[in-house]
Amino acid sequence: MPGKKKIILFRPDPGQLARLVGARLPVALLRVASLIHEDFQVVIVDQAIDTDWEAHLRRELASGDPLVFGVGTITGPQLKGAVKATEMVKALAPDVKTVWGGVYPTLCAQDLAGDPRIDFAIIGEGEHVFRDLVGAMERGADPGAITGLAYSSRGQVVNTGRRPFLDMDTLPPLPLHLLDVQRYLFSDFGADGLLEFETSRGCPHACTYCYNEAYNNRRWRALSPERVLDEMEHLHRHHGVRGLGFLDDEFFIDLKRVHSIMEGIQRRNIKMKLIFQGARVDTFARMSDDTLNLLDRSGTISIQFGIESGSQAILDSIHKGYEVEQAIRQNRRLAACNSIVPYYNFLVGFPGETKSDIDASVRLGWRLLRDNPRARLGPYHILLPYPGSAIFELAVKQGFRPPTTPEGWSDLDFHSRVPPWITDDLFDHIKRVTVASIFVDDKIPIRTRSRLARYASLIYKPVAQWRFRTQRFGLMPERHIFRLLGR
Ligand code: B12
Ligand code: SF4
Repeated sequence: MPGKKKIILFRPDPGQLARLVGARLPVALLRVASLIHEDFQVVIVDQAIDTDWEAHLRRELASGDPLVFGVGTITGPQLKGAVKATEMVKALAPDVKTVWGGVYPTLCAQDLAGDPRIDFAIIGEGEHVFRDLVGAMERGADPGAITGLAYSSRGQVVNTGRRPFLDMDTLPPLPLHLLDVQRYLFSDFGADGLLEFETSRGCPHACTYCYNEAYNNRRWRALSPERVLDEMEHLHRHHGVRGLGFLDDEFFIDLKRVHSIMEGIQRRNIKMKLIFQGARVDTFARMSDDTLNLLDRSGTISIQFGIESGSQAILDSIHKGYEVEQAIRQNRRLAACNSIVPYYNFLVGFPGETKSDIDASVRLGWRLLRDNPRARLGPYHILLPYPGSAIFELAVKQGFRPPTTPEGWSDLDFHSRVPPWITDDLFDHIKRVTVASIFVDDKIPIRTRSRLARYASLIYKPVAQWRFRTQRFGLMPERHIFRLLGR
């Protein structure tokens, strides 16, 4: 593309989990590209799928007229790749400006603004800010007038504040021609040809462990039903996509909208499988039988619920805003559907949580599995206080010294023991429960590359189920065996 400056967008490898579940469409990069790809030559380098990404990045830096290197990253192991690629760019092409966007740069902008490897951090939604920034870079204009940035200038950290949230319906369609869509199709819940799909942003709730309040200011924004349906049809007809993984934090906030989308799917005769990753049991408690029925008939094969705890005291303390009983009732209601698989997620290690609270979570998980033969129970994860959440502030007050660099954050994930309120004794119990939880649901395939670990897990499942049924996590020799097998 002679004459056009080049913008290189980079998605760092999200790590082991992503390798096992398959690479997902880099929606954030495509959204950001959607407003600039006509004026710039935009290329995407995706470390999640590109085994030769270093050579690819080198080639892109050495050809054309590269202006900006943009990285999108969340807080966690993904930062390893983000750092490595950014350092490469700084070493090979020091004139190219490096820009980081995403959850991590938004919530930890202060860490990046003094980092010589990163020229700009984008705060919040990136579409408009990035368009304005690359425009300013091209013209050699001062970025100080652009709202939504953090950067260093003459030894001072400049933060230009945040923009109001944008109206999603004004966004152009994703420029899918910038990548090979077929490489991002994934399989799950017995369906294949699935593609990641975004229809809304944010969430009005304020769970104390979630990034949402700080990141989205509790504002939920969404594409209109007609726009959602048009995009679904387009993906189906033009890209051979057979199903969608809705990545929305909370797809079901507006039940009228849910109803309209499902009615539209029926009216337009769209035949796609649907998987939703964000749902709350109290929203389902408000959902009419009519809407649930439509959801069931419109291709829904799975919905992930954040249950988090089986202890009402813990649910109340984290402002989850629903009753344990609601989870039990909605699970039974979902059991009466034809095809919907509810997938339940739990967290352990909340402030004030005791062994008996954790036992309540074990009991609830087991009950959900028993009451609904289709239900699936995900592995229980240890709470990690992420920046931006109220629990993070509490952890800091109680002695947690958060990392102040991307490298520091890249070493922490949901196996880490971070919350200062977790005692040695409780941590030992948590480890036992989390190990057993990986094996308790025999409908969930064990994601490991080790064949030995797969066979061992088959033999182990009945033991894990006995532990969940009886809440006995005493002597547990299997922990050591699985450690040796490399789980
Ligand atoms: C897809 C996804 C994944 C994928 C891949 C992630 C990836 N980055 O490639 C997989 C399944 C691997 C994954 C894994 C995990 N994830 Co995840 N994931 C998501 C999910 C569902 C969608 C992300 C997305 O595409 N959003 C849509 C885009 C458009 O929004 P956006 O990312 O905010 O992007 C906007 C701005 O941030 C900015 N921007 C973003 N990138 C860039 C780049 C540039 C250059 C610019 C200028 C701007 C910019 O502009 C964008 C458009 O406005 C989100 C939830 C959500 N709904 O966002 C969780 C989420 C990001 N994940 C989260 C978590 C906790 C995890 C895990 C730790 C979960 C776990 N227990 O294992 C792991 C860790 C992965 C790792 N190793 O680091 C949290 C992050 C919390 C945090 N504080 O960082 C989220 C927010 C979920 C949640 N509600 O808690 N995840
Ligand atoms: S955990 Fe879910 S329901 Fe709670 S604030 Fe976050 S996105 Fe909303």
